[in-house]
Amino acid sequence: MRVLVYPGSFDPVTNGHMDIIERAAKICDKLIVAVLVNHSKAPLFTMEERTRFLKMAIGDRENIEVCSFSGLLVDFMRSVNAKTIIKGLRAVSDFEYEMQMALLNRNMDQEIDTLFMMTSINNCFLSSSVVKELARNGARIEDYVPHAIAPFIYEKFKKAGV
Ligand code: COD
Repeated sequence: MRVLVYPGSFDPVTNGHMDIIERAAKICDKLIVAVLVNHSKAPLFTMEERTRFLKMAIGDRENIEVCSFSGLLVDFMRSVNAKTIIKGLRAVSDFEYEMQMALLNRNMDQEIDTLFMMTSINNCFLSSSVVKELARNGARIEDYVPHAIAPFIYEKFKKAGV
């Protein structure tokens, strides 16, 4: 069985992530979307919220599973017996970080490889940070995130009072 793991912060999930999820699910038997910690970013949403938003956006899909994990990606890969990571690439700016991660993960476990899927043209400017910046300033985000989760993002900023 071909299992792909799509890891990320998903803080929050955007249409760019969803596009990678939809396309990756077509080229494997099972896609595991893994919410992990990126220690270089301070998340706005809790792990539980990020996981819940992904589940809401994906719905009931036979070959897609959403999980969360707080350790290293290679340890998560071993725990689900998966060998292939899938990542999205938007621009050259993503490349340096993603190359470092791919080489590091492979160095830690020779059996683990990373595949890259190019963003769709409509999503090449889209990131979780952009969405948060728009919502923080009261701008429309409905075109950039799954519809069901947009109200939760506005709500978070309202509660935080920022
Ligand atoms: N179009 C296409 N792809 C996109 C788009 C878009 N618009 N937006 C994001 N993506 C891709 C990103 O390039 C990335 O591949 C993925 O979607 C997730 O993006 P983010 O921003 O949600 O997540 P990141 O980059 O913060 O995730 C980093 C990880 C959490 C995967 C990483 O930090 C990690 O593996 N953490 C676990 C600890 C570990 O093992 N660290 C490495 C060794 S030190």
